Amino acid sequence: MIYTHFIDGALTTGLNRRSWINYNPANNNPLGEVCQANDEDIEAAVNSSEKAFQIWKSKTGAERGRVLITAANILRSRLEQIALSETQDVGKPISESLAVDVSSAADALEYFGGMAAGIHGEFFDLKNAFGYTRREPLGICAGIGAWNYPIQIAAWKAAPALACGNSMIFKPSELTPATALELAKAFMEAGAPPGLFNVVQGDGRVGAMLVDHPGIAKISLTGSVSTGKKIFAGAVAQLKQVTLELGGKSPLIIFEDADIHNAVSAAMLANFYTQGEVCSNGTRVFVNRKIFDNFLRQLKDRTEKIRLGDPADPDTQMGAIISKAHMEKITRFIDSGKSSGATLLTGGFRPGKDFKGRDISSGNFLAPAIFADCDDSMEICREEIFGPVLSILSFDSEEEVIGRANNTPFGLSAGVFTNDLKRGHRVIHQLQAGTCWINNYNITPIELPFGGYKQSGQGRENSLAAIQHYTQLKSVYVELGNVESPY
Ligand code: TXE
Repeated sequence: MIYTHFIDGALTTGLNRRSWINYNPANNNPLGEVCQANDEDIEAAVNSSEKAFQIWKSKTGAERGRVLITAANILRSRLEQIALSETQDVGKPISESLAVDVSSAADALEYFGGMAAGIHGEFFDLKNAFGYTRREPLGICAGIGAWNYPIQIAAWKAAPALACGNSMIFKPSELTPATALELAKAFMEAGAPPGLFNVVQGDGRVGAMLVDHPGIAKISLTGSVSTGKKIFAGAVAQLKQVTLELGGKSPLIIFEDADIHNAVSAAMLANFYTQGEVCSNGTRVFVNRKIFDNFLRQLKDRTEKIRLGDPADPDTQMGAIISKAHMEKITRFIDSGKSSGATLLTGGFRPGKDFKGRDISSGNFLAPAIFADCDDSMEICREEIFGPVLSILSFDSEEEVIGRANNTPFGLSAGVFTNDLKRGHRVIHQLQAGTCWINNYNITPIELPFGGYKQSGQGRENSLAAIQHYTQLKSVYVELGNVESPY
């Protein structure tokens, strides 16, 4: 298998012969070769995108919307095939890829496809004149993806960008090259002009080429804070627009009156879904001292029952970590937690066999870990681990926990569990985070804006809010009288 680029409506290995091997996280067997784009490939992609942009921007919103909705139906019709490809690339359970990844991508295309005809400016009645505004496209937008939700991230960027009349060049993470190509094929079959959605494969150097290219008007990244800062600096040099969806170290606060079973479910969702490789995860779980022991007991019991194993098995609940390198990074954090005096209550080891007794020693599997006796200053409580590692902390008062929850440079998400809704809203309003939940966690309907405060990002994805980030506003004053002039 060769993971090629998709430029001007067709798969192409491009002009650069350089490539590397993509591995299946579940067994580290090679999946195929990934092409690395060079500047000639980028030039070809930009020229093709520019050509498509000229055609696409002259279409009506309704015409654009029809293509997006047709592409959504094509993705849904290939659900199983694309889900399996995502599972092989990411290592996540097939149950997740089937339930979330492909359908949330299709949801985004449907939502923005349905909205495209409604993207318009405003009218202003003025004295002897009137004014109007137009929401005009930016031009060629570049999307740069992370490896945890490849097709969802590609669609969360492509859908609003294309609905607004832009074209897009998308670079998936070098660790997950497969499913962005499926999205590109779906757009072509849905009637998009060749070049409307180009895919270029490669590592950070290819991403940097997109950031620096003068023909590209906007950059939208999903990735780490450190990459976000590099991209922001590069984009600012040309005053390009940027959307940054970056990392987090989010608090999940459980008050003493919370429904414990639901709160434990949410804490597990917020730390172990997709092997904990989710940016908005609630990895600092603050539990009121009055219910701490009972909560911890239930959490430990249920965590140890998670079915860890072969991601392609529909019964599996937790799969493999994306790469050996990332698994080693998570293991270093686990060692740091132990050496800093926290108690590793369960997990954090590499199992040799899975829940059905199959040998999984060749894959990147880590048993879900819970740390107790944690302190806010510990590295495991301050740094993003991006793995199945939950830190539980106790608290006494509302004021105390709000202060500790906000004591981080991150600000992506936050969650609160309480049956006192007044308190729920009061606390959430004081938490410095962009995407929040009361009595649930990590539910991201396309209708709601997604994005972070502080170092967790800039701009928003999803909802009407995304339109602002993929259009520029033109205002036009129309004189109905004469020009009044002192000359
Ligand atoms: O990120 P990286 P990863 C975050 C998550 C974690 C990280 C994991 O919190 O921190 O992403 O993803 C490209 N110029 N989110 O390891 O390394 C690189 O090739 C241009 C947040 O993939 O930052 C890849 O395609 N591009 C999120 C992409 O950037 C560069 C959801 C991300 O790589 C580059 C998911 C450079 N200098 C993960 N260096 C959210 N908030 O929505 C790398 N890249």
